[in-house]
Amino acid sequence: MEKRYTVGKTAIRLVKGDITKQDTAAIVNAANSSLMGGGGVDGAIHRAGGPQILDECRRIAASIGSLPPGDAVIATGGNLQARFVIHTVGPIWQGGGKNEARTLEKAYYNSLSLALEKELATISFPSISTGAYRFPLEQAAHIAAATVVRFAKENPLEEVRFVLFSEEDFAAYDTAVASLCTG
Ligand code: AR6
Repeated sequence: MEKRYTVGKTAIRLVKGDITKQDTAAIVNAANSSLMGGGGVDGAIHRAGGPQILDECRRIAASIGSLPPGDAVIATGGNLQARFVIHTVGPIWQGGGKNEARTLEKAYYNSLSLALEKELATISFPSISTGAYRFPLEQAAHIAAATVVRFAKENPLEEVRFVLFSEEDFAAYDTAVASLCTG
């Protein structure tokens, strides 16, 4: 299952699959503020990438304390094909009145900015916050798509890939991206 859209010089690709298997220069982790690992995407990335990832996260946590929701840091990809893992923290859904939408937008935007700063041309995102953090899928997909499209219009990334775990997630992101750009 795969779809491809274009915005400016950037390809936006949607794939159904496992983010740990992606060959982009960076993959994004839907982490928590402790940076000490967890379930979902976070657990899968630590398992597949090996102990180097946690070692580096420990060093980062020792220097910054915790990573606030919406912020992002870049670190090693360990044994993954991706050279870097960008750890970001999405908002925990609390009904929508706690700036969750803005925080989710920041998580995407700050992750994209780190990739650009490091001169990485390709990056993969999971569906941040829609698992354990319970952000409503359609709204999250729209925020993710709008933030990526806005960034792609202004910056020269080659490819932004959304890696979706289920068909339902794939369909929601496809609808959101399709509403914002041409195929
Ligand atoms: N590849 C791609 N997507 C995946 C994978 C995978 N290998 N595994 C799960 N998903 P979640 P969150 C999907 O819970 O909501 C962790 O414990 C999953 O089906 O990973 O931001 C952290 O440590 C869902 O659609 O992230 C935090 O404590 C999406 O990825 C907390 O969960 C996100 O689900 C973060 O929660």
